Amino acid sequence: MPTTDSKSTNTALLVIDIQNDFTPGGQLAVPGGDEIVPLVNQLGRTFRHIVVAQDWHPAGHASFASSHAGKQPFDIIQLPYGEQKLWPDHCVQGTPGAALHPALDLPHAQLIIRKGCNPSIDSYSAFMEADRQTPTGLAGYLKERGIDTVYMVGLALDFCVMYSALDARMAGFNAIVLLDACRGIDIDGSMDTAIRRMQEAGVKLIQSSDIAGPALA
Ligand code: VGL
Ligand code: ZN
Repeated sequence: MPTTDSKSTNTALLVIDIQNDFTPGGQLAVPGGDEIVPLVNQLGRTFRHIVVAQDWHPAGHASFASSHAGKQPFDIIQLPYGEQKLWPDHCVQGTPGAALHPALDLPHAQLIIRKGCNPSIDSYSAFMEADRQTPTGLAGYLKERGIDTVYMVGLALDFCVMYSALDARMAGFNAIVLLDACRGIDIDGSMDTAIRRMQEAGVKLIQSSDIAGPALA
């Protein structure tokens, strides 16, 4: 694996959904979700460009089981844009559960992009809502900043990280997921599927030590 200059100006770190609701004690806790925070902080120091993504739903969001009579979390329903897995209420705008994890320390991150704000459309991806029509604007931001390579870390590997990585490829970016700086939910084989889909799409799956330069030593 060639070493990468993560300080270079054409490279960004996208930190995905490291929020209280996705870490132990939260409404949709990803096992070990808090364990990645020290590594993400350390990685952050080696990147010039950092974007933070935040799941940010209005109360009563279409992805919440509680919004659909008789439905339970993890059921699947049909919405106008296709299948939607239902979740416990999580990351409701302005609530403590939606806040970034308190130990996340990325002082030079320049952009926080909030997604899933449309009451009737989910958005796992930081680039494109689940209707596959509505961009968040992140691709345009990165391109205007001259970035062509996006490293991704965060939660959950098999949902928001995967969809962000697939969409990064679709938008023409080199996409690299740092696996040891991610954790997954892993329901119904979702982890294996995510790994396969990312590989098929040309997403590079590596460990953070593969990009370790002096700054990480
Ligand atoms: C996520 C389920 C629902 C994620 C967000 O961040 O992976 N998963 N909303
Ligand atoms: Zn969500």
